This record gives sequence, structure tokens and C-alpha cells, in this order.
Amino acid sequence: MDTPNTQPEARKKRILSCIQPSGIPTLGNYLGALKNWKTLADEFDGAFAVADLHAITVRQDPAKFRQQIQQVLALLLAIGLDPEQSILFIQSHVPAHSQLAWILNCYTQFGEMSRMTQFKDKSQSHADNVNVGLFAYPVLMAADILLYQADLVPVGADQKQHLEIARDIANRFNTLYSPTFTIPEPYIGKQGARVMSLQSPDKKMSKSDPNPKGYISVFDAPEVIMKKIKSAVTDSEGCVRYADGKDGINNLMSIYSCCTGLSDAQIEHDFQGKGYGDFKVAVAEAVIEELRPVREKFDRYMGDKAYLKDVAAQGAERASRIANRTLQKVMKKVGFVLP
Ligand code: ATP
Ligand code: LTN
Repeated sequence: MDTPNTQPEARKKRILSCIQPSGIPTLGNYLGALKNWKTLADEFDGAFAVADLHAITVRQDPAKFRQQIQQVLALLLAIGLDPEQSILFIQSHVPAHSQLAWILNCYTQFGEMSRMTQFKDKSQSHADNVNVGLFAYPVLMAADILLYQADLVPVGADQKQHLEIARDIANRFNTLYSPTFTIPEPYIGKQGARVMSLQSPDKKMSKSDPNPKGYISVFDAPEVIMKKIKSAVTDSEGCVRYADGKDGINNLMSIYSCCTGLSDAQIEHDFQGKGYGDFKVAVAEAVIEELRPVREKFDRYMGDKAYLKDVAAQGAERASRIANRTLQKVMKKVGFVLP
């Protein structure tokens, strides 16, 4: 792939995104990110990674971590990404990510990183382990993106601030030296960009939530999904409508809308005069149907570890070719003596 400053019209736009294997992915990851990736992969040159280096910014149990990395790779296949068409890889298999991240650390200011809300949130939820990696997390994310000269980065709304930092770092480097990095644009879907916790609908649904009732995992069994949605926190009004102060119902409406394609107005109309009980059953059924094919395919891929290994090896090779080209360019500009 050529860099845009040499041959802008010669390449298809590239998208890149990553997901951390920090637990079992949730309905939030699926609706906010993964579901869009499949659509975008058909239109653009796609590269998608399992961000295992990011995941160790919080402590992981080694055996579970190994399993989760494989599960997330299998999930990328289960949502329909084609490893021949897109580059599917595991971040740590491409050392250029760590190498560029180190260099970019030296082009990032302590002050700008101190404003990152995810760092503030995570240093509160993991107060016993506020490590330097957690602080530098957005720089590694910038390296992920900039190595591939990505034009578009599909993410959930929570990652907008990190995308801005990636753009700032890229602009700074381009201005200091000469155009090196493509300036990436975030792609935040209109729907599902922020799926909220079922138990605390003022917080985003997170796979690291200690209370499993707050999230739906993409592998939850149908009866578990039904139970979790039935016990979702709502309000006492009893009327299915989208309005300020109705965070729980707003969240269920947006989940329902993502799964069925119905607008808020249609949902309000369809559930006029019906209680939250009926609505919750409809939402749960829609989610179950949405996730059923993903879960079925996932089970098949997890049963074929040799295939997963091949996909990762082929992905790492293709990803390395692009990433190393950018890394070499950066090293040359900074003044390193290349080996
Ligand atoms: P953790 O909860 O372990 O911090 P995470 O789920 O927030 O992790 P990732 O696994 O890296 O982080 O997220 C992958 C993608 O899913 C990102 O694009 C992120 O923006 C999106 N995402 C995560 N949570 C939600 C949510 N609740 N609603 C919509 N999108 C989400
Ligand atoms: N920080 C992201 C995951 C991530 C990512 C990336 C997303 C790591 N590297 C590069 C897009 C592009 C998150 O969603 N928590």
C-alpha cells in the first residue's frame, strides 16, 4: 500500500479497528463496533485486530487471557469478516505496534494524556494498579491506527477522545518532519454507539463490569439474555417512549432499534398502551435472534484451533508488511540509523 502523500488516488480507503480481549465481548461491543465492521469491510480495505497489548493495562489471568484472545479472533470470523478480504490479526504478533508506540510516546505530552477520561475512569476502577501502560494506552492506539495509514476508524462513542489524540499526534509528527501519516477520521455509527449498562443505564455497558447482570455477553444463552433484559432497570412511568430522564427505557429502545431497524417513533407506536414487561420480552427476543447466528458460527470456529492459528499467522504477515513500511519511514525521519 502506498502512503497517501505519494499516490493518493491509487488506493482504496483503509479502515482499521481493534477490540480488546479483556473479557467476553458484549452486546455493546457488537452493536457499537463489530456489526459495522462487516458492512465497512465490504466497502473499504479493512484491517481488524485483537488488541491484546492494550488488554494487559489491567491485570489478566494468563489462562483466561489466552482463551479470550482466541475467542475474540473467532468472533471476528463469526461476524462474517473474511480473512482473505480483510486483514485479521493479533496485535502482539506485529512488533511494529510496540515499536511505533514507544517512538510516539516521545511526541506526546504528559498534559494532553492527563485529560483522557478513560484513564481517569479506569484509574478509579483499578485503583490498585494505575500503571504507566494504562496512562500511555492512547499512544499505543495511535500507533495501531497510524501504522496502517487508516483513513477511517470505526469505534463506539467512548473512543472519540482517543481518536482525537491520534489525529493530534499524527499532525504534530507530519508538521515536525514531512507528511508521514494519514490523518484518521473516526467512524461512529448513528445507532448503537453507546449501549448502556442494564443495571446502571447512566454508565456504558462494559465487559469488565463486575456485575454480569449489567451486560449481555455475545455468547450468553437465550434464557440468560431473557433474564438479564427482564431485570433491566427502567423507571416507574410505565410508558415506552424516548425521553430525558428515562435512561433505562431509552437504552432498551436503542438496542431494540439496532436489532430490528425500527425507528423510535415506530417502537413508541407499536408499544402504546403496553407495559414494560411486554416490551422487555420483545427486546430480549430481538437480541436473541440478532446474536444467534454469531454464536453458532463462533462455536464452529472455536472448534477448529488449527484454522484460527492459520488465520492469525497469515494476518500477521500481511499486517507486518504494511506496518513495517510505515515504521521504517518514521525511523528514517527521526534520524535513526536503520539496520
Ligand atoms: P473494557 O470494558 O474491557 O474496557 P471495552 O469493551 O470498552 O473494554 P474494547 O473491547 O476495546 O473496549 O471495545 C471495542 C469496541 O467496542 C470499541 O470500538 C468501543 O468503542 C466499542 N464499545 C465498547 N463498549 C461499548 C458500548 N457500551 N456501546 C457501544 N460501543 C462500545
Ligand atoms: N481502545 C479501543 C481498542 C483499540 C482500538 C485501536 C480501536 C485499540 N486500538 C485502534 C480502534 C483503533 C477500545 O475500544 N477500547
